[in-house]
Order: sequence, then structure tokens, then C-alpha cells
Amino acid sequence: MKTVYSPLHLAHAHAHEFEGGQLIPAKDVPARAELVLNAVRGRGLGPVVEPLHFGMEPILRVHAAEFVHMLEQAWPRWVAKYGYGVREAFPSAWPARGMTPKHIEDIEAQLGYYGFDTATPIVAGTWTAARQAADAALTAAQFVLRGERSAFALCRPPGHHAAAELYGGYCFLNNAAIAAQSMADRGHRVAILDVDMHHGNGTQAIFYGRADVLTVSIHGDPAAFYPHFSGFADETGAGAGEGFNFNLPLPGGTLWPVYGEALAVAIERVRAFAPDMLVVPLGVDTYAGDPAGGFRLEGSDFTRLGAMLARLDLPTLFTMEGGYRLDTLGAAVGDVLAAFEGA
Ligand code: 6XA
Ligand code: ZN
Repeated sequence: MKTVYSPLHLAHAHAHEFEGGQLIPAKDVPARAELVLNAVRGRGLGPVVEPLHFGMEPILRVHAAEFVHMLEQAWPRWVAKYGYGVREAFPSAWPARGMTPKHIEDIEAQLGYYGFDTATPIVAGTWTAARQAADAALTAAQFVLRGERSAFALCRPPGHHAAAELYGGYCFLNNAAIAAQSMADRGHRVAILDVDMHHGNGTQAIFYGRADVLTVSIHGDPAAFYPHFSGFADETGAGAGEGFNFNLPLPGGTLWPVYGEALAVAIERVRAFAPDMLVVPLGVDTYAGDPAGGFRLEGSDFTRLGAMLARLDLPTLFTMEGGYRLDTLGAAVGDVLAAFEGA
């Protein structure tokens, strides 16, 4: 399995996120991708290659042009407003119920309009990093499109919370959705099976009205977990997409027996869709003790996960999503991918 990785992710480095009423140390730290890279290399999973450049077109198949333009310009505009000493751009006001956003030219208005949380600061290198993460996903998709059984896009920043014109949850561009769309654009029938601990609200939203891309997600019940407002079981798709979104919310503290059952159900739904390609947004923040998680998977559970995914017997693209326990992150990702390869 080839891994697509670019050191340009290092440009997206910020000290903080805002949670619990205070600035706290950032959880999406650059070391995450380096730990995963080391694990991939250590296991001899396969070659590590740099992303190719696909330009804006495949990104604009998924994201609104004004949104992409905003991301590209946000940092210089923030600096122009707040001065050169400032380090991180956060929104501070959001268009809530009853408001009608009209003028969204001011950078403060733009961050509130396009951003949905206080966990996702924009810094000087954010756009550079977000673009290479999308290119990594597209490069890995190209390997699969050209006949390889699997590929791993080591994306950072991650993507599954980003919608057509929304960023948040450490995500700016939806790497998995951009890759899935590139497969669909080449005539493939694509299923997305998101195994991150958090609901991939962006991926769901992007494909919600469509029957040609199936979206399935196993995650912490949004009644208790981030992103709080998306990921409930009654969200099943709309219009032509009715029946083509499937959420499996699970309670906090979930252990393998329950997780494995949900995974089997999710896999059955994917099988019933009869796709010819699979995209797996892979988060290992399901690990016990993950600082952003709430499940209690561990050790060999990730081997089981990889082996079960392999049994679908589909050309498969993995995109890196969450996972913040730095002592277990590399091994957990390595276990999933090695088990997938070995099975
Ligand atoms: C913000 C939590 C963001 C979770 C990001 C994540 N308080 N998503 O891992 O999959
Ligand atoms: Zn997550």
C-alpha cells in the first residue's frame, strides 16, 4: 500500500484551540502526522510518495468557490486587521437563528459565516497545508483508480468535518469527499465508511442529496459528543439521497464487542449498495483515553477493524482523520493498514 505524505502539513502549526472556556494546547499537532509516517515506515507498509498537484478543479467539485477563496485569503486579511503580532485566527460571532447574513466581506464576519467552532484556528500556513492534504487524497485516489488495491492519504489537516462551505473540527477541505468525488466523476460507484470517533458531518452534508455516493458513519452519539448537531440515526439522506446516508451513533465508553457489531452492520450496508470503490476516513480517536474521543478501543481492536474492512474486498482509499493520543496513534493506524493489507 502506498502512503501519500507531504511535509507541507508542518505549515499548519498552531499552539491553541478554544475549548471549555479557555485557550488550551492544540490537539491537532504536526507531530501527529510524523508519528503516523514513522509507523508506516517502521512496518514496511509500502512506498511513501509526495502528492501530485491537481489544481483547483477537483476541489471545486466539492467546495464553493467563495469558501475556497476565503480560506486562501483569510490569514493575510486577518493580519491586516489585527496586526503582525497575532498568531491564530478564530471566529468570534456566528450567524445564528433569526439573523440573515448579507455582507460577509469583513474577515471577522467571514470566519463566523464559514467556520462552525472555536477548535479550528487558521494560521499562516493553513491554506498551504489544507491544499496539500487534498492533493494527497487525490493522489491516493489516483493510485486506486489505476488499479491498486489500496492507498493511504496521510492527510493533515484532516477533512471529514468540512462541508461545501463550512470549516471546523480541525478540517478545512474535505479530503475524503474530494477523493470520492474524483472517483464518482470517473464513473465509479463509491461508498464512504467513516470510522473516526466523531461524526463526519461535512462528508454527510456534501453527499446528503445524492444516491450515487453512499455515506456511512460510526461515531459517538452527538447527543453527548462533538459535533453535537449532526450525526443522529434519523439522518438518512434527502430527496434523491434518501436512504443513502447511514449513521450508527454509539455511546461513550464503547468497547470492541459493541463497536464490532456496529461495524458489521455498517459493512453490510456498504455491501448492499454494491459499490466498486471504498473510501475510509480513518480516525483512531476511538482509542481508549484519546483526549478528543470517548470510546475505549485498544490494541488488537484496530487489527480487527482493518481485517473486517478488507473482507469487503473493494479497492480502498484511506484518508487520515483524527487520533490524538500520541503514544498510541502510530501503532493504531499501522495496525489497521497492516491488517487490511495482510487480510
Ligand atoms: C473540538 C473537537 C474536534 C474533534 C476533531 C476530530 N472540541 N474530528 O477529531 O474527527
Ligand atoms: Zn475525530
